[in-house]
Amino acid sequence: MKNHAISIAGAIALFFSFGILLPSCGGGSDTSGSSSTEAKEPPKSMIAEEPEPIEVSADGSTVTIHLTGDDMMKYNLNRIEVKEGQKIKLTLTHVGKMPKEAMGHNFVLLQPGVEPASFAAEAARFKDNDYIPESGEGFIVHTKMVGGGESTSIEFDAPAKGSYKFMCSFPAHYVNMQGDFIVN
Ligand SMILES: [Cu+2]
Repeated sequence: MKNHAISIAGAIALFFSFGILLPSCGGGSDTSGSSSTEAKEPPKSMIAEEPEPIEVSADGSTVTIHLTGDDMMKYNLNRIEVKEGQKIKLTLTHVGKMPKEAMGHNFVLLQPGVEPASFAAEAARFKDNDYIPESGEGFIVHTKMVGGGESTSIEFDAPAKGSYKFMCSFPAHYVNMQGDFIVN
């Protein structure tokens, strides 16, 4: 794994030196502008060994979000930005090993103005409903609760422009597992 990372770094370093050196050997100052943008873009995709956590479709209509939760009670994202009108495909993957009963994770998108702490207090009463209030109040969408190794997906339309909170509603998880969901 480390060797692999080092060789990628080496490849990127090589790419950079060629990308920057070659045009400067052959050309005048005119080419420097275009070559520097070319040199910056490819390494980004070379570094990424996993899919980007947030991917936007080519036409901008769909955003695919790869959210993970682990045994350390952490999401991989604490900020998600989308645009009004976009379709959101969100997959939550529990990358840990612990069972749902001990370390369950979900994704709950709260209505504007609803605080994670107060929602968590309400949600804690609904263990039999995977910690989702049966009233249906306080949130816009939510995923199923998953345990280690499990994955779940939802699709929804980005809500109106604004700033929202997302969180895990498993008891006490909101302390670490929450973030901002921004609709531009
Ligand atoms: Cu959780």
